Amino acid sequence: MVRATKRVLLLFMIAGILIGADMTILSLLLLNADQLQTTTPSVPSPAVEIVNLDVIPDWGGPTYDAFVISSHANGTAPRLATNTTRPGPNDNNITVHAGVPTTFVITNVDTAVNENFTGHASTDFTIYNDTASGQVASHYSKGQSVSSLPVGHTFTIPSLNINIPIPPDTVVSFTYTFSNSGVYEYMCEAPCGLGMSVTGYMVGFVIVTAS
Ligand SMILES: [Cu+2]
Repeated sequence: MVRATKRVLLLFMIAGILIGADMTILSLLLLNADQLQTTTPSVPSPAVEIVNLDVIPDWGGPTYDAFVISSHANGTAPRLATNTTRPGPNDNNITVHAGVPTTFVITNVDTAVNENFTGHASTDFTIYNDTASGQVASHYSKGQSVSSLPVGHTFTIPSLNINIPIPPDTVVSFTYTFSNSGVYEYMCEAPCGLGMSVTGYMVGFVIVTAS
């Protein structure tokens, strides 16, 4: 009888220890949940918009080089271009927001040199070049002179005085904040073939919407 009472007491003690331990773990979990709730950062609105654009030679047939939105360069060839055809759904219009810094990353897979670019940097830009000794990044600051730089294409928005040289087989990056909403035509000014004057090839539009 005494033994049985002791056993019952022992069981109660063990149960009490286990319940106590459970409560401790539970309170720790709750505490952690509270901490998690208070320390989880709110998702900030994007500080920078990224535009990935490719320059693809002969995208629409011989000499119809094109600016192609990277997500459109999915192996689906556009129909062959002529001076009156457009690439259909594979347009190269770019939509960004006014007042938000927009970083353009232009990947030029064309190896052709079409002219030597001489002038002044219209805005800061960086040319990334893969060399035998590794990647070389050449940074140009706004106003810096550019002398006889061999290029295949340019990214030019005449109405905003943006004129970025694009050397062959490089990645060129620059950041620009569009102040006002509107539609801005962009184009290539290098003599790169029949595509340079065709919308959807070396001509497109930046559509800037209100933030
Ligand atoms: Cu071009």
